[in-house]
Amino acid sequence: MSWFRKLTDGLKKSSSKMTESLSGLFTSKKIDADSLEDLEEALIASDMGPHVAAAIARELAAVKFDGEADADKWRLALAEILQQKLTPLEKPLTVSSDHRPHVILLVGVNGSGKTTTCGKLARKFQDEGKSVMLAAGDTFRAAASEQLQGWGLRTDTPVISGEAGGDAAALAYRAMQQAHEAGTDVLIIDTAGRLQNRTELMEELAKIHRVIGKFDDSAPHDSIIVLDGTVGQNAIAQTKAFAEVASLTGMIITKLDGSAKGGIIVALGDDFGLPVHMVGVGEGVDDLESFGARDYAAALVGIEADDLPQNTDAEDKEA
Ligand SMILES: Nc1nc2c(ncn2[C@@H]2O[C@H](COP(=O)(O)OP(=O)(O)OP(=O)(O)O)[C@@H](O)[C@H]2O)c(=O)[nH]1
Ligand SMILES: [Mg+2]
Repeated sequence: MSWFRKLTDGLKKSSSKMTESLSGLFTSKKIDADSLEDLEEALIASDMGPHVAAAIARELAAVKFDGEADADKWRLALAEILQQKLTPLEKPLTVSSDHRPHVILLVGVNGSGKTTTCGKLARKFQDEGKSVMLAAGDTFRAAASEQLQGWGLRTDTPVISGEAGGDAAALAYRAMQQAHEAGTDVLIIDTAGRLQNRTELMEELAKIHRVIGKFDDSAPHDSIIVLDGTVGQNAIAQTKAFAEVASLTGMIITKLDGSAKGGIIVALGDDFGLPVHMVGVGEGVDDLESFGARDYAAALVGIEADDLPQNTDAEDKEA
């Protein structure tokens, strides 16, 4: 199954709710106030948050069509609005050869998909011809390092690990030394999951970040929060807390193949403006894709990506 199908299937819950509310919108010539309210609710139910949902519903209400409106036209109009909001968040994860290694730090709460994403990213960069090293910065859980080693074996990537219970910052530093000596292109550092309200763990993360910067003051070159796309609005609180200790530069949203209610990316974009580098659409090593606003907006509304324009700017919105 193509990743776009996985995404579309995963977001079906949101899209069918939106479709349902949209089908009421065109019952009368004028936009129907009740239907608009339904739509706003559907947008909120997709995890967009009340503020963003209201803004989008307002924008949609202002759309004028040539000739008769119908459900398909409304759907397309909504998808175009979403595409425009999401386009600024597109930013593929690229590594420059200015730094050896280019250091990517992955952070996030327990179970968000960090370790899995380390393995998927290793495969992605290798496919691009880059050499990769993984660092098992999760020294908290005994099995964590074995889990990353499993990904190392699967992707044929060296893994730097230490003792369970050891100092994660010291391990990150050692990994940077080794990657530097080996001339490795990309070093991906996994970290232990932590709840954003556990102050001492959040301080440990700040320390990891600091220590990496001691080896190379431009590092980490990417400090990425890995968010579970199914947790809803809590993703906002998580991002806020991790941004304070780990100077986030971007996000990766996982589990969008599951029961995700995809609107959360729209809300996150509105709140933080951080790029969404990649999206996870499964547990397999290849189930990671660059985030594309056009595909995502289409999947969220349940239409085909081909129905949307390649690129949107404010000017060609009329069409
Ligand atoms: N369906 C689906 N499952 C995913 C995806 N990404 C990760 N998972 C699953 O989510 C679970 C947790 O993934 P991990 O990579 O261990 O998460 P983690 O953030 O490293 O967890 P901790 O180290 O405990 O904080 C595993 O069962 C993964 O297979 C995804 O994109 N889709
Ligand atoms: Mg992990």
